[in-house]
Amino acid sequence: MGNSWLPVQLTQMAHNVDGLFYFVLAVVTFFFVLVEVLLITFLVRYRRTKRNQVGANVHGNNKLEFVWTLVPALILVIMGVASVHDVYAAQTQPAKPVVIQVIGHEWYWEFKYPNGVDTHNDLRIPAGEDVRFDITSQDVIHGFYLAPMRMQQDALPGRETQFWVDVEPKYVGQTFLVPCDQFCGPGHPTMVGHMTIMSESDFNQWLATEKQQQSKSSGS
Ligand SMILES: [Cu+2]
Repeated sequence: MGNSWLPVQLTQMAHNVDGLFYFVLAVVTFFFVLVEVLLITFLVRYRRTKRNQVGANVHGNNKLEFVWTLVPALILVIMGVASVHDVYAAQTQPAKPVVIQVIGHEWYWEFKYPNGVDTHNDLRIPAGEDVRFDITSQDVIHGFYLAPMRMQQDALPGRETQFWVDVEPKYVGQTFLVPCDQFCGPGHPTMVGHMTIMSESDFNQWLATEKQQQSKSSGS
């Protein structure tokens, strides 16, 4: 669930990313506390107590050095493998995704749906389905940022980037913000879209209605 600490988790990927975050946070917190406690303990315990005191002449300790090299190396490998696993999962194509084109403009988001419907700053996502975003930009670099999915991808002119999401159906009816997170000019702060999670049938109905209206207004 969302709280003041982290946003709501709309997808399984969001849970995975948060799991990774908490794992890294736990590891660094443990070692931070360990090192600080040892530092303060040693400062107090081995402080100079006599005048002109000379410390022991230590040249090294192979066993200790081996351990403090191997343990951090192993932890880094574990973090690396877990991260790479999630990165690949986010970019591996699902079988039959609903493809939504995302185009960054100065200063709004354009979304193009499979049946040709075109909206500005109005992103609709069917829950329970694999939705792929094909992301690009019409002018400068923008950043397509879906915090509740824990996904971010730059929108680059002349290049297409992708990721996909599968939103859990219990979030149908909820609305979230779709900000641009790359500073893209004076209108950057106003570049915020809205994303609405819909049921599959509502999504298809909305697409059909929108299609009719858009073809009427374009006079074709
Ligand atoms: Cu932007």
